[in-house]
Amino acid sequence: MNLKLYYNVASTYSQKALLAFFEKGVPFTAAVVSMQDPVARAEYKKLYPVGKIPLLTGDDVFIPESSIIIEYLENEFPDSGTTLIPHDKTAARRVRFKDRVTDLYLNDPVASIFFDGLKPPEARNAEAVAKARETIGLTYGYMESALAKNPDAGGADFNMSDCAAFAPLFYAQRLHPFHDYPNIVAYFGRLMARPSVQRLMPELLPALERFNVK
Ligand SMILES: N[C@@H](CCC(=O)N[C@@H](CS)C(=O)NCC(=O)O)C(=O)O
Repeated sequence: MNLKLYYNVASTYSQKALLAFFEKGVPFTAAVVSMQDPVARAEYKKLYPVGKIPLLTGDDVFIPESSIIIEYLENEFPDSGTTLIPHDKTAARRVRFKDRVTDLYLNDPVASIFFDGLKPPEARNAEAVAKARETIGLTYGYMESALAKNPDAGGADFNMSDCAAFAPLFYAQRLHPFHDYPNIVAYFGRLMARPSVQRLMPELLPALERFNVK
């Protein structure tokens, strides 16, 4: 199979894929892409013109998109490690829905705030940040009530949507805190306790030093 994962640990979608690999216990070769380096970025775009990470390659596969990578892992290694997408179709649909909500309405707006904060003050877009904060607020409201119905989320019921949720919540601790949402606080605590997340930390924390986001 020769699975090779192109990623950067500071990237939220890369963290999502990494957590999935760790949860499944599937080995891979790491190919770290420095997206801030124009030369490395241009080189990577020769491989994948859309230029987004993560990307999984192998003998007979070329798979961009974190959720599709996880679909592949679950299909190829159904009996290995954590079941990230349930085999029951209705349960699988619910996980995919949470995964979409998390990517589109939590991860993406958190990333907007993050990248806006890296810009010089005159280049910042207050309107876009306000919109992102509004979206995150709506998502927190949804998550808070959804989590009330599933206290096992991120723990015994760990799945793809939890791989998706860790990174944006980790960054959101500083960028858009969720301390007024007790179910999200408890959920994030369960995520932090996952061995997969603990395995990620030694690579993640040094990478974040230069962004001052811890
Ligand atoms: N929908 C994609 C999103 C991937 C994505 O946005 N990755 C970011 C890093 S977190 C990226 O590659 N950004 C580089 C760029 O946009 O130039 C996925 O789930 O993999």
